[in-house]
Amino acid sequence: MPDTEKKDGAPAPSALRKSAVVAIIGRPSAGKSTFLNTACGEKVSIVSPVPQTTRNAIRGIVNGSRGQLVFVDTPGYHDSDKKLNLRLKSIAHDRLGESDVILYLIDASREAGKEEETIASLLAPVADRLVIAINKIDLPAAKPVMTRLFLSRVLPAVPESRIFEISAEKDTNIDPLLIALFDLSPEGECLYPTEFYTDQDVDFRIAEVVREKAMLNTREEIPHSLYVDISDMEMRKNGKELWVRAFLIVERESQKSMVIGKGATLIKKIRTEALHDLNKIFPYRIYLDLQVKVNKNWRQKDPILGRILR
Ligand SMILES: Nc1nc2c(ncn2[C@@H]2O[C@H](COP(=O)(O)OP(=O)(O)OP(=O)(O)O)[C@@H](O)[C@H]2O)c(=O)[nH]1
Ligand SMILES: [Mg+2]
Repeated sequence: MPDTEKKDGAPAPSALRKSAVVAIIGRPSAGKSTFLNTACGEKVSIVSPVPQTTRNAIRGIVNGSRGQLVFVDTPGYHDSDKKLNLRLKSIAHDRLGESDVILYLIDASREAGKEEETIASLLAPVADRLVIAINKIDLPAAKPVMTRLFLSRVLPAVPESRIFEISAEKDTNIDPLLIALFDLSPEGECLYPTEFYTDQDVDFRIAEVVREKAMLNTREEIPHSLYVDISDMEMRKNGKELWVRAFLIVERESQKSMVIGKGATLIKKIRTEALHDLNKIFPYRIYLDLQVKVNKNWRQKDPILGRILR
């Protein structure tokens, strides 16, 4: 969507335009995807209260008078040796090396434990290109002073001027943070045309929105046991409607009935909620044929993980 004057305040007179790839790093549920959506002003990456919602390096683009920031949302960094987790961790890790600037998001409403220490130590060597956002300051449980103390101990090389207290959800203090990111960015040409706010394929975005609605409507282990496969897409009605067949895939037969619900009420709800968002995202109507299928223990299967974790 075109947007030339978003979020980064007034243009710096006669300054050269900046361009950077910015990796967003943080623990699961720190609010990385929420930040990305607020910064871009569009729903680019899916959000849920369930840790490890994001499974891919998702790009969201902020165009402004200062230049262009290409944010790369990453899976939450979680210390676990499970196959899926190891893959997610390496996606986040690889993005560090490929970025010009790094945005470290830390949740002020949670105590910084061992996992946060691990992330901070991973980021210490790149402190010169690091900006930190202390997120969720809108919550009564937020303790930004404690977070600052933690940061001064684990990342002493990052100056106060590069630490911001924000609410990604309420859009608080996002502009000064973006300006700090532009300050650290190299001068250069835009990496994407300025009317772009993401580079995701249509099928991937549809799969992600369906997965978000399924995650929000299920509990316990089910949100983590889901993936979505788009098996067919066809433009119909002279380009006015995109017909999509999607499979919501679970790990076990017993989970299938739980996702479908009594009288198929749950799957219908997931479909309706997904269509509500999709019809706002795309300029054509979406018709969604949504079915549930089992792929036994898919989280243990390398070919599946290789296909869905990009
Ligand atoms: N109150 C409050 N909630 C927030 C804020 N930012 C994110 N959240 C909530 O925190 C939860 C996790 O947000 P996400 O954006 O999915 O977090 P994430 O870091 O992308 O999580 P993963 O993809 O699992 O790594 C969601 O329920 C969000 O609504 C904030 O600034 N304030
Ligand atoms: Mg996320």
